[in-house]
Amino acid sequence: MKDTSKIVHIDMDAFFAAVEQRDNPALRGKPVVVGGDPESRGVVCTASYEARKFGIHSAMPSRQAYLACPHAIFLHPRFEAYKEASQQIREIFSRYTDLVEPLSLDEAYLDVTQNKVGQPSATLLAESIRRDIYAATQLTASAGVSYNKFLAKVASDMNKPDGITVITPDQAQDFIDTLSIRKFHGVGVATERKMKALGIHNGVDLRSWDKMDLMQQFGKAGLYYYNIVRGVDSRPVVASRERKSLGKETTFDFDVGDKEKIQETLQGLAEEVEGSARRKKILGRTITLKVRYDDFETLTRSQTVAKPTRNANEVMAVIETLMSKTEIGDRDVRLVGLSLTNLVSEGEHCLPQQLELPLVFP
Ligand code: TTP
Ligand code: MG
Repeated sequence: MKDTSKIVHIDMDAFFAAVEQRDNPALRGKPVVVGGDPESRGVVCTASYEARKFGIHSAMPSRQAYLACPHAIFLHPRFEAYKEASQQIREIFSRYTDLVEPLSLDEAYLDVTQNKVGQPSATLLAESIRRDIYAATQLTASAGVSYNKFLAKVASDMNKPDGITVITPDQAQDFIDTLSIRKFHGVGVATERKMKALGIHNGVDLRSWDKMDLMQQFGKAGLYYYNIVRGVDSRPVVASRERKSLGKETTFDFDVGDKEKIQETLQGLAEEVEGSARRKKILGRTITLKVRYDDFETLTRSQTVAKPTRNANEVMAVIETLMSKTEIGDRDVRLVGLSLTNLVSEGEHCLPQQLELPLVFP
C-alpha cells in the first residue's frame, strides 16, 4: 500500500447497546449492558458508555458486571435489529466505494483512494459517511482516516464515541512511537505480555528491535510488527467475499448431559438455519456439528451429502449420525452448534434438475 492510498476505518459506537438505547428512549443516558443474564454464566457482549464508567466491558462475565454496577439495565441481544443496522451501514459504504472489507457487523475498512463520489479528501468523505449513518440509523460511528489499514484502525479508536481521527504520513511516526503496545491492532493479550516481559511497552521500544530479533521472538508476526511500527502496512482492502458458511450455535445456561435435550436444542438450531438459508436462497452440501464439553474441549464432526439441503429434518438426520461420533450423552456439554458449508445458491442447485428434464424441442 503506497503512502498515497486513502483508507477509512469505520466502527460503530457501543453498537448493540446503542441500538437498544435508540429503540427504547427510556434507556438513553443510562448504563445498559447487552449480553447474558447476571444470574447465568453469560458474558457481556457490550456496554453503553455510561456503563463503561463502572469498568464494564465486552467479554466480562455478566455477574461481574452486575457486581460493578447493580443498577445497570441488563438486556439480551436482539441480533435481528443489529443485522438490520449493519445492512444499512453497508449500503451506505457501497455508495462511496466497492472496496469495502467488513470485519464484523459494526466495522469495516474502506479504500477510498478512488471513490464513487469523486471526493479527493478522505477526511471529508469519512465525515460524510458518518453523517449518512446517523441520518439513516440514528446511531453514531467513529472513523479513522490514514494511508493504510493499521493506522486507520488504530485511529478510529482514538476519539470514540462519535469522533474522527486523521493520521497523515507526516504525523504517523510520532503517533506510533507514543502508542502503547496494547493499542497495536494485531497484538493479542499473550503477545502483549511477552512484549512487556521483553521491555517493549510502546512504539519507540518496539522500533528499537531489529527485524531478525523480532522474527526470532515472534515468527512471521515479527515481520508484521517490524513493519507496522514504521507505519508500513501493505495489506490491501479486500472486498467482502461471498458467505462461506451458515450456522447457529448456543451455549447452555447449565452444562447438559441429557442426550435428548441436546437433540431438541439442535433441532431448534436446524430450524433456525433452515429459515435463514431460505431467506438467503442458499443450500449446503456439508453439515457440521460442533460440540464444546464442560471442560471447553471443542470438536466438530462433518458429513457431506449428495444433494445440497437446508431442510431441518434432513439436516437433523445427518446430525444424529454425527452425534454418535461424539461423547454426547456421556459427557456434559456446554455448547452445541451446527452449520452448513459448501454452499450453493438456489439457482445453482436447480441447474442439474433442469438438465434432467426431458429435452423436448418444438
Ligand atoms: P466493538 O466494536 O468491539 O464494540 P462496541 O461497538 O460495542 O463499542 P465501541 O464503541 O468500543 O466500538 O464490537 C461491536 C459489537 O460486537 C458490540 O456492540 C457487541 C459485539 N461484541 C460481542 O458480542 N462480544 C465481544 O467480545 C465484542 C468485543 C463485541
Ligand atoms: Mg464498535
